Amino acid sequence: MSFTAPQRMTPSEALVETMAANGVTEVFGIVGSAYMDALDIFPAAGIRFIPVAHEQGAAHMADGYARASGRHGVCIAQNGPGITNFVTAIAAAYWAHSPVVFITPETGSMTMGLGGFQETEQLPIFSKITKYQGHVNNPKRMAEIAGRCFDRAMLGMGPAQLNIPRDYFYGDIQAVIQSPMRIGRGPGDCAALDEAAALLAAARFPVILAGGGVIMSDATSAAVQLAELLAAPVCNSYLHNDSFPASHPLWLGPLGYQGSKAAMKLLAQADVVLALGTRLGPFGTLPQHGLDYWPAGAKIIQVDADATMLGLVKPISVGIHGDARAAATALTGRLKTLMLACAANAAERKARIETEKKAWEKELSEWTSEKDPFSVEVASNSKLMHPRQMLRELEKAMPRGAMVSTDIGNICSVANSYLRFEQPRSMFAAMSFGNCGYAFPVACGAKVAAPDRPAIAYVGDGAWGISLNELLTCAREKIGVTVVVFNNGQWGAEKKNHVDFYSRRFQAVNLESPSWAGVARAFGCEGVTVEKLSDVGPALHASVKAQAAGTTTVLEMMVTQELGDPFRRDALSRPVRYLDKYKAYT
Ligand SMILES: Cc1ncc(C[n+]2csc(CCOP(=O)(O)OP(=O)(O)O)c2C)c(N)n1
Ligand SMILES: [Mg+2]
Repeated sequence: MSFTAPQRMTPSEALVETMAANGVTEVFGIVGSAYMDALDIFPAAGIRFIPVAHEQGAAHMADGYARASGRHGVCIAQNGPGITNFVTAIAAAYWAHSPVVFITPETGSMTMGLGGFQETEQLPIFSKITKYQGHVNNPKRMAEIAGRCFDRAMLGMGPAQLNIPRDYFYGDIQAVIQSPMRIGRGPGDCAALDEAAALLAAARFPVILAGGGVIMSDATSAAVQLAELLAAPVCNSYLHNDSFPASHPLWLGPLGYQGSKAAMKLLAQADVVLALGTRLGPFGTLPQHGLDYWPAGAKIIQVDADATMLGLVKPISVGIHGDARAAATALTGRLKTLMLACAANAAERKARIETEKKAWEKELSEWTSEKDPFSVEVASNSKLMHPRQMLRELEKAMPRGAMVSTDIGNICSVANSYLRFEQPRSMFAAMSFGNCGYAFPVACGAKVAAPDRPAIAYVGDGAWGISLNELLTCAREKIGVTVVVFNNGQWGAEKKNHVDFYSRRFQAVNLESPSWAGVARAFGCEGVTVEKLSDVGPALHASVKAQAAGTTTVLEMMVTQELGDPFRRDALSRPVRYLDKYKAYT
């Protein structure tokens, strides 16, 4: 770590210099008097301020930026309402392990507590959704505390808040600008690695579960080497379809909701599971397709950069607190010196992998529409596209190097089976926070971070209503992304619960919407209504081409109302009513 010599500057200058020292080149937000003194000098520091339509969009963009680049995503807003507008997006970034630094100017220190304008206590609001909260309690500490926020966001792999009473941007201080402190995590405890290697060496059917930690630590090639050495099949953890290259023969696809049956069936066979860089979140291993696939009798080795995640959700045999890449490399090194029991049946395992993958592909190809009575009914006389067929067309047309963000909804979830990637930092799903309205602004942020890669957001028509205001940002700032809006005229994922549990008493789930393609054009973007399967691929290609010119296109997919399996079968039950007036509602 190095420091500059103390220099005379203002706190605004200390903040902006600290941002520059951390490599910040873009900041998302909405202009506000609270931080105007710092904003004024952003251009001179080489920082582009990207004005958005809603502060939630700014924080989601910072999240997308961080997830695509592996660097900080930064956002800032006006004290009070601008900051409270961040909340949902910061919670989402927290569960996406995204190093977002969100700067929260606060009401002035001399009026705090008096109930003045735009006053609220800004630290408690975020206390459970941040890895670190820095409060500038004296303007002389601006550089120190700002620097710590940037360091802690990386160290904790999550959002850090920098809270600044608005009068503390001004003053005459001596400041030292620290260079960033990045702490390597290393492979973990030697004894635990020895134990893990011994378990893997003795395994008859080892399976690797590659999680978000593989992506964040850039461990893809280390994971490939380890998998090849063991001839172990590899599952992606839920919503991390980019944690292992889909073209690799050992790849099985994702576990979890709408995941790959091949992955589930082979995991069920495992006697040892290496959970590499995954917290084994509770939703990620829920039974699916009627398969309760978690191998209850298997020995589980879990590697996670956050020690508190080890053994939290699933019982484990060995916990390794370390970096996924370093741990995978260390395990490979150890295994090369050991006799591997799984070498004896490697050929058999490979054949099994091939057979199950082929079977799943065939099933997916033949699964052109949903077969439950409701879906059959609504789709029977419809000329609209079946969602699964439309998703398959998108998959076939997906450009090389694409980044795809996905929202929360029935079709976005079904898409999980059709999203395959070759490189990490390609899939940005709404993760465990599960907020509708995530995907579009996240794709915008990812595009700003990686302008040469195609950025595509999958969004349901309901969730689109929450997030479409950022079309303004795309048009104004020339951010070119593709938004695929699945127009099924319903809040489908919730409607599915009405179908399955509430005897089709539909309430507040049917949507009447304007032409979303027309709305996009009114915003100054492109809009295309897609009604035929044969138009899906060409429309996607044209929209990706338009991204190079900074043009955002909304592809409005006209699809039937059929609905795939529900997400929360585990969390709902048939209604029970005791009062006479509600007796009919069962
Ligand atoms: C911010 C937020 N509000 C409400 C929900 C509850 N919710 C989950 S899925 C869903 C329906 C999504 O509908 P749509 O975006 O049209 O996608 P579809 O299910 O029709 O494919 C809703 C309302 C949520 N997850 N997030
Ligand atoms: Mg919908």
